[in-house]
Amino acid sequence: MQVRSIFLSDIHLGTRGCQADRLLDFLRDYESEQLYLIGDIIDFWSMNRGIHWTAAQNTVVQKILRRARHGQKVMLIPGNHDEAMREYDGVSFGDILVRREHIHVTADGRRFLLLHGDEFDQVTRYHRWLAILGDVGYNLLVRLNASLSRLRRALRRPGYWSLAGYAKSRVKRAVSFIFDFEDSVIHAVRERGLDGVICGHIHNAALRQVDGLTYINCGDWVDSCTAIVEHLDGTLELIRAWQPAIAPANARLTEIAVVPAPTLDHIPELNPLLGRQTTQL
Ligand SMILES: [Mn+2]
Repeated sequence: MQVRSIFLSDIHLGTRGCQADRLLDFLRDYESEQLYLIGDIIDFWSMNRGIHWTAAQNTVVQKILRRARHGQKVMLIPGNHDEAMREYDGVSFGDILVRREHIHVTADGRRFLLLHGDEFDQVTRYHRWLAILGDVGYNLLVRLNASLSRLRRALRRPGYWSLAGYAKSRVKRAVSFIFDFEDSVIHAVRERGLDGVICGHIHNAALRQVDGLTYINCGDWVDSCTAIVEHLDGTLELIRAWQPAIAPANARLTEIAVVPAPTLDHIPELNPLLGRQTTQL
């Protein structure tokens, strides 16, 4: 299908979780005039701990470079996992332009702020070590869950201890984290007089109206496999390239991905610190 623009974020190339095959399927199905990569495309944080680079991930990079070479406008807006690229604001690498943020005008004239969004996540902004900790924990949990599922299948029973059950207790906090994030992004968009935002970062795809503005999140290619496309007439659509077969457990894990630091509020010294940072929104 020919579309005007494709928006992708949080591909996390270089990690075990990256679903490069699904992304290749998606890229085969959608041709566009412009391609926006909105952060966390290559996961340098994870790669510090060990690189997981597959042939499919290689092909993703090749396909993107090829699109740029063939005249498609490709822009990279770095995220926190590829933040080293932020130093190159305005620099073109071959045919790919790097920008910290960008204003995209749709075919029907609406103005959208494009940015990764970690600027609005109080945890990654002020507590980098804490975010990395959460990141390690999440990767561990994803791997643990896979082994656990295999084990359960082998035993032909659901098992005594459920990771999903454990996750459930954390979901409430995750949900409020998502709302805080969306609120602050929308607030910034309103102050700048724009019509909406297209961001990523929290691995939670969305396309909805919030108080007259359009909040769009590209989701990710680790868990949900989602993308945003702009059709030729300017209509924006959220594409779900893949629905997980075992939805409940996976859905919980998606939400865990955004829990900043599940246990740190039990550390009394951190409470005033975390509280003060949140009021800076
Ligand atoms: Mn991010």
